[in-house]
Amino acid sequence: MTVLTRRIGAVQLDIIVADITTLGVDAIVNAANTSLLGGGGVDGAIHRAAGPELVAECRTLHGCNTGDARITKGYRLKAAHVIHTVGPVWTGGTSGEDDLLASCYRRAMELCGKHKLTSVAFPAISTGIYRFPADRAAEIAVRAIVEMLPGAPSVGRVVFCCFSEPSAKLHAEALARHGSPCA
Ligand code: AR6
Repeated sequence: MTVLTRRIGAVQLDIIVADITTLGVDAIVNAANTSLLGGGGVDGAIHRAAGPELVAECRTLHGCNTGDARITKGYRLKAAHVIHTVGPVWTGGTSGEDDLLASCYRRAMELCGKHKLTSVAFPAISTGIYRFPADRAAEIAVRAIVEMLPGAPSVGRVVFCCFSEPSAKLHAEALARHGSPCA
């Protein structure tokens, strides 16, 4: 279900409510942990849908730091690639959580640019098991993506794939502060 679409320059930004594993985009982003070897939440769903080849490729990456990102193939997913990023665990906001969360979105967009990807879908990184406040995370996510668009010129579509309507509403409110309505 599409909640809001906005255009910024040549780029379409969509807020949707969906299961990210079903999306046919160039890359879906995974809210992983530093091991990159799977877990619960969206990470578990992505690994289940992609099949065991995904964790096999992830093993070759030897982990990922918080705020950083790695790219793999998508295997049995419709998406050609998975970009694995590690969001911060929320511990009250005074341990650099905001910057680390913004870094996840920036590093994922850098990989999109480097690999000439045209479409990418993000879950609401850190807002589940890692307990980052959803409103604060939505504002950081939208701002980081908007700021990164010039740095990833291959990207023509960015999807904020929310898992609930309240999450989509928060992203829509943040995105409404940027860009212009799509025709
Ligand atoms: N599609 C889209 N969004 C989803 C899906 C889905 N299929 N499933 C959950 N979400 P979380 P985190 C939403 O907990 O907070 C794992 O164990 C969910 O509602 O998946 O970054 C990792 O291995 C929430 O809004 O990720 C790490 O250890 C958002 O995705 C840890 O959890 C993120 O929730 C990462 O925690």
